Amino acid sequence: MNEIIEAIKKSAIVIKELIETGDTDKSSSENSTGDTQLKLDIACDVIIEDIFRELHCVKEIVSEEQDDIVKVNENGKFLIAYDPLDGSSLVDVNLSVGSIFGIYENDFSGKNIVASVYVVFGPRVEMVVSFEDSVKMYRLHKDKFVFIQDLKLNEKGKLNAPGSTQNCWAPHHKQLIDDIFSDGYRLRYSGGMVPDLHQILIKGGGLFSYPGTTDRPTGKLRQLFEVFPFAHVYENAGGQAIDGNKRVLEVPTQHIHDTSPCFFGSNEEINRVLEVYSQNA
Ligand code: FBP
Repeated sequence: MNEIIEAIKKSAIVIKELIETGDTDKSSSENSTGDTQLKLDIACDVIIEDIFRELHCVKEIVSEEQDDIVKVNENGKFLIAYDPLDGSSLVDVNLSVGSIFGIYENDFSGKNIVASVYVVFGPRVEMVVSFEDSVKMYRLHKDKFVFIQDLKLNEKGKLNAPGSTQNCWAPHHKQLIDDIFSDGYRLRYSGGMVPDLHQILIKGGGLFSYPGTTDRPTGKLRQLFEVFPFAHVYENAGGQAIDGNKRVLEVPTQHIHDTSPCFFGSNEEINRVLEVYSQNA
């Protein structure tokens, strides 16, 4: 696992440079779900793939920016699904973005995720590693990642990050979000999953939601590259991650680019979602 974490550190230092100086224009190609890829998406994808191809412990990799699984080393132990630069469209408006890594064993499924790592590219570059029973944060100082702190969620938070198209929300979801704001929660939503979930984690709690909607019944966020890695982090930090009714890590994956409704947060907020959604199932 250390080999993989060292490789991610290496990729982050190169990607930081690319974000600061790279071309943020659209490329002429689309990813498997029809999103026009930015040149930055493709460049970051190449950086990460090249670095992982060097690792003997890696069996297979799959990128959000690619259609298929890439076989690396048949004797490898780990399978890695990654989003090279999540929220990349925010770079040219100078908002924080991030890379997300889910590390699996045996197959790409929620039940087989064994670790996850994400990197936030913001005013500072920070990396969070969720492995075994700890969630640790590191910060880039010059070219070294220095340990900063262990991350733990409180039972209850103050922040609310409601994603997806509001005029396509189910009435019970709209009521839930309105009630949470009526209870004094602060709105914190940048449109970048990595900085939004990082903020709730650092601040000790709250709720991030990207539900199923009339325009996207299975949500937008991808299970293997985005949802399961953050579910591993939030559960390991003492919070929860659900699809509205159950642990999102129990959601079966039929296709590598499957999406899932998702809710991440501290226990009080997630139990509130479970109550509302069970009454409207
Ligand atoms: P990409 O994987 O295409 O970058 O989309 C993911 C994302 O940008 C998340 O970072 C963010 O939480 C969400 O989409 C924002 O979606 P919306 O604009 O619908 O709220």
